[in-house]
Amino acid sequence: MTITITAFERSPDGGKGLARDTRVRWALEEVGQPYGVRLVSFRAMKEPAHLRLHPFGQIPTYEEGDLVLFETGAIVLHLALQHPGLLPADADARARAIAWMFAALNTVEPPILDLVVARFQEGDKPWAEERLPLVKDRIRQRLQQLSARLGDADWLDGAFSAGDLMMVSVLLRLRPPGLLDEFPGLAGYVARGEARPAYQRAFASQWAVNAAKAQAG
Ligand code: GTB
Repeated sequence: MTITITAFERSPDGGKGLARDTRVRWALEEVGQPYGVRLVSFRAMKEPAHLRLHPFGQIPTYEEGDLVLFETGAIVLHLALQHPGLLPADADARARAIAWMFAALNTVEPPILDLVVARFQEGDKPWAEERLPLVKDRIRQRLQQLSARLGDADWLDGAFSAGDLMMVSVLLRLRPPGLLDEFPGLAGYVARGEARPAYQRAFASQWAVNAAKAQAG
C-alpha cells in the first residue's frame, strides 16, 4: 500500500530537520517503507482538503490506503506496530519503549514548546525577559532527570527503539538555543540518533526540499 505523508512546502527552519515530518520520515526509513511526500503551504494547511486529513490544519499527516493519521506519536507507533525494527519483541520491553515515546511527547516536549512560544510568539511582551529563564530552567530540570536515567547507556532501554526515535527528535529542538550542549550525555545520545543511517536518509530528503528553497530566498 502506498504511503504518503505531508510536509511543509517551505519549512521555517530552512532544512534543519526540526519540523515534525522528519521524525515520521525517520521511522519510515528505520522500518524500510517507501513513501511519497506531498508538500503543503501554510495557506493550504488551513483549507478544507487538508483539514479533512488533519483537524488542526498542521503537518505531518499520513495516508496509507483508507487509513489517514495525524499526530506524530500515533504515526510512529502505527509504523512501529506494523513493521519490525522499532519495538522489541518482548511484551514488557515493548511496553517500556512505548512509555518512552509518551515520555518524549508528554513530559519532555511540552516545556520545550513553551520555550518556542516564549521566544518567538511572546518575545516582545513586557514580561518576556522575566519568563524566559523560568522556562529554560524547567527544561533543564527535565534534561537533568533524563540524563541521570540514561547514564552511560547508548539508548533509553536496551536496543534503539521508537522511544529513542521520539526522544532524540524532541531533544534536537534544543540544539539551536544551546541547551542540549549543557548536557554532554544527552548531546552524545542525540548524536548517536543522528548517526543512524535511517536518520541520515530522512534528514537528507527533507533537506533536499528545504535547502534549495532557503537559498533561492
Ligand atoms: N502534536 C502534533 C504532532 O506531533 O504531529 C504537532 C504538529 C505540529 O505542530 N505541526 C507543525 C505545524 O503544522 C509543524 S512541526 N505548524 C503549522 C501550524 O500549526 O499552522 C512544528 C515545527 C515548526 C517549525 C519548526 N522550525 O522551523 O524549526 C520546527 C517545528
